[in-house]
Amino acid sequence: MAERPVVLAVGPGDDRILGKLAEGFEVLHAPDRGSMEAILADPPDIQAIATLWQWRLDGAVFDKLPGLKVISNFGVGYDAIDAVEAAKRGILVAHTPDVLNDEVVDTTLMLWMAVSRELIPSERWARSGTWETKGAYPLTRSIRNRTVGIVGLGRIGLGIAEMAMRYGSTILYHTRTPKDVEYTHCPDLVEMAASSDVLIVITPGGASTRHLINAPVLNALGPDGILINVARGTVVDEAALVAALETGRLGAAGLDVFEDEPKIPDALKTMDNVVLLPHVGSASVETRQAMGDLVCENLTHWAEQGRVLTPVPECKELNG
Ligand code: A2R
Repeated sequence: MAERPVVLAVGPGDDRILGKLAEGFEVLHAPDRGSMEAILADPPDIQAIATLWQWRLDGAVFDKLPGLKVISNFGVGYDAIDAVEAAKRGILVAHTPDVLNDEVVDTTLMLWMAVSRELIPSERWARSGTWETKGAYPLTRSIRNRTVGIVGLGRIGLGIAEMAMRYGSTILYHTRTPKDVEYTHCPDLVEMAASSDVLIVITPGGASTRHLINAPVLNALGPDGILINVARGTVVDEAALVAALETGRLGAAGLDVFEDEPKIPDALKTMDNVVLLPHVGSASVETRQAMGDLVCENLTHWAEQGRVLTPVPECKELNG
């Protein structure tokens, strides 16, 4: 019988995924950076990597793993992986698109609603007894009938637009290329921000989107504007965001992602007009299971047919 390929599972994976991987592979588990480095110092012949959380996988890692043929990433965003370099070396990279769309759409709406209807401070008002001493909580702003600027109109962005339409939104969007949709494409991001009540960021991370949301964009969004970031922390210039919120040039923000996770700037933690989440956009039991299943299915498909089911765009050609 042929030897089973060795998969390096990097990150704190759950027993369910590790068990599934073990059905077809010899599994080496590196739950943290230390154990990963120990394995890379003297690696066996590893053919596959399953990333169970975001790890930097680039040429330096590929150099140590000459037998590496495939990386199956847990998540649709793969900015931690140098996919161009991987493709150059004949290493296939797969990710988990689509199965998390609905969950991230829900998280986006939840954040927007929480910010606009001031869920956290009003809940505190109720819990602390302020209602009894000071009376009714001040009125908040509805999310209905707003102009919504979506930065990135891909699988998830389209889902957000669809949901926002149910709230009577007018949809504007900014992408590098116009899409075949009924919404209005805005090539100028500052102009779009100036016309939007809420700006929702849902692009990939990486060099091409780094600090796309900068001071001019935040200023254009303005004192009544809301920024929602469910993409990657790097897409927003966090220092500019803090400054805009501190000076009242920006109204409010809902953030699921940060530039230096898990660190969040202290200034943001003290602001009542900001809702902070610990990168939980897709983090329901059901969706994380679906993502884990796709991580395993991509590897199984590769082991059986030499191809993955959901390659990243950089590897589509390589995947045949
Ligand atoms: O620019 P286009 O035409 O390639 O449209 C894509 C847009 N996008 C950008 N928009 C403006 N400036 C850029 N530099 C830029 N780069 C990409 O983002 C497209 O409309 C959208 C990405 O859509 P998908 O590839 O379908 O990604 P999906 O599944 O919606 O997920 C988006 C991101 C993930 O990469 C994670 O970072 C996060 O959501 O969970």
